[in-house]
Amino acid sequence: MNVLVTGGAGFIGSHLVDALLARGDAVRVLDNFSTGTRTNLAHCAAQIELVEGDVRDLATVERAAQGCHAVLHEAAIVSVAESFMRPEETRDVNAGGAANVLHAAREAGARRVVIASSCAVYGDARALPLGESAPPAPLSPYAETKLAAEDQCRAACAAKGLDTVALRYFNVFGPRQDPSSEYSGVIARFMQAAIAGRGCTVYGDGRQSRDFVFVSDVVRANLLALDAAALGGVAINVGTGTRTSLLHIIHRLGNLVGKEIAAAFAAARVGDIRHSQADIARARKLLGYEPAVAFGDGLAVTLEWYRQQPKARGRG
Ligand code: UD2
Repeated sequence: MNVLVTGGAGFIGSHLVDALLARGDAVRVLDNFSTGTRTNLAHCAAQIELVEGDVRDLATVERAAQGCHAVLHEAAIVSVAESFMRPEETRDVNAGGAANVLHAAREAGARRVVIASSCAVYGDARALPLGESAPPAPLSPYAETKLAAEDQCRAACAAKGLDTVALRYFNVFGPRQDPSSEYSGVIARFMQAAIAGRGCTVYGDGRQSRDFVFVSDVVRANLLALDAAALGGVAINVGTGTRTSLLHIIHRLGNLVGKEIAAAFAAARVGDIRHSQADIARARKLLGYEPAVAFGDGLAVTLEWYRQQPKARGRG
């Protein structure tokens, strides 16, 4: 099958590219390298077709979608903090980009579009685990634009032959996650600190928890979504159904590096949610998805990857 991966040079996108190539699909990547990197695709550059461009440009997206049977749409502004600083651009890229991708996929006669959504659409929900029927309550421009993309996704199913699905990722971690920003994922930040022999900065008391899902499980959910029978624009949680606290991560990381890691406590971040945990019943039912990587195993693989990176990645 010919598959277009938008944002294919990014953290999750590049893992999707690897998995598609491994199963024999022909892969085209659309990326503007704003946050994705050529390094993420260096090992497979000869096996893919690369369209360098922006999802905001319809003509570029149409060119990229030509001849594709399916699209995995990962390209987005993924930082909640950045979305507050640049709300219009976030809307253009995340909601406008999704509209372009859906339009281009339909024009190209694609059969399935899988878009990356986020647990951010739930806001600070009280009842856990979070099922998809919980009312959306976006608290950031990022979450609003992901919800808008989900709506478009549902609407696009009315188009003849095109079926869509939105995967609501929980806290994804793994190799290639960029640790360099203050707002990078907490596991990437903690790994970078542990490798540099520094303590971890913990915002709040460290007892807050998240549903941390290893990137290969997210990849598998995407492949299952590509191959599933008609999904009708539904939203599906992708997590593990469990949650882990920050203090537990620091403890596990200390065991992996063989020495206790110091935690420096700082004020909790404004707008931080306390706990998050996915209900994955729908993913099990509609996709046959089951998380396969135990948290500790994912942590060990990720730590090994950060250790192998050149020094520049280990600083920050
Ligand atoms: C995640 C997503 C975000 C959005 C949101 C929805 C990531 C990277 N971000 O944000 O895109 O979908 O969920 O709820 O997956 N923390 C520290 N020290 C650090 C960094 C973070 O204590 O150096 C804390 C942070 O304050 C928070 C927790 O760790 O309590 C997780 O932070 P995060 O940025 O990894 O992810 P989150 O859940 O805020």
